[in-house]
Amino acid sequence: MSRTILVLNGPNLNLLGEREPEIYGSETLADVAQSCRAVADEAGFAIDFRQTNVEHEMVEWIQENRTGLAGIVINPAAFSYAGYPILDALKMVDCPIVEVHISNIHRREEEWRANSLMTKAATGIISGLGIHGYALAVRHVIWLAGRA
Ligand code: CA2
Repeated sequence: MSRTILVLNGPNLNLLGEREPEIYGSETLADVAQSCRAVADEAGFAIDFRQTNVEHEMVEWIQENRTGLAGIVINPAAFSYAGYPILDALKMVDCPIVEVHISNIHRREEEWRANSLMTKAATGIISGLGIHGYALAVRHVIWLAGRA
C-alpha cells in the first residue's frame, strides 16, 4: 500500500497569509504544509507538498504520479476555472483526489469562483473550512487507504 500523499497548490498560493486575510486567513503555505505533515506523520504517511504558478508543471507532476500514491489533495486555485489540461491529467490518476479550497467558493461574490472544472475529477471537495480543509483532506485519504 502506498503511503505518500501528494498535496498540490496552484497559482498565487505561495502568497498565502500576505494578502486578503479576511478571506484566506493569515496562515502561510508553510503552515499548511506543517498541518498536513502533522496528520500524516501520526498515521505513518508521507506528504509531498508542492506549489506552482505554472500550468504545465502541475500537469507534469500529476502525470509523473498517476500511479503509486495513496491520494492527491489539490487546491487548484485559479487553475480551477480554465485548467482543462490539469483536469485531463487528474482523470488519469488511479488514486483518490480531494479538491480543497480555503474559502467557500459557493459563497464568494464572484459567481465564477463556484464553477471549478476540477470537481469533475475529484472524489470529493472541501471548501470554506480555511486551511483546516487540507488536514481534513489528508485525514480522508488516510482513512480511504485503510479501507483498501
Ligand atoms: O479558496 C481557495 O482556496 C481558492 O482556491 C484560492 C484561489 C482562488 O482563485 C479560488 O477562487 C479559491 C487563489 C486566490 C488568489 O491567491 C491568493 C493567495 C494568497 C492570498 C490571497 C490570494
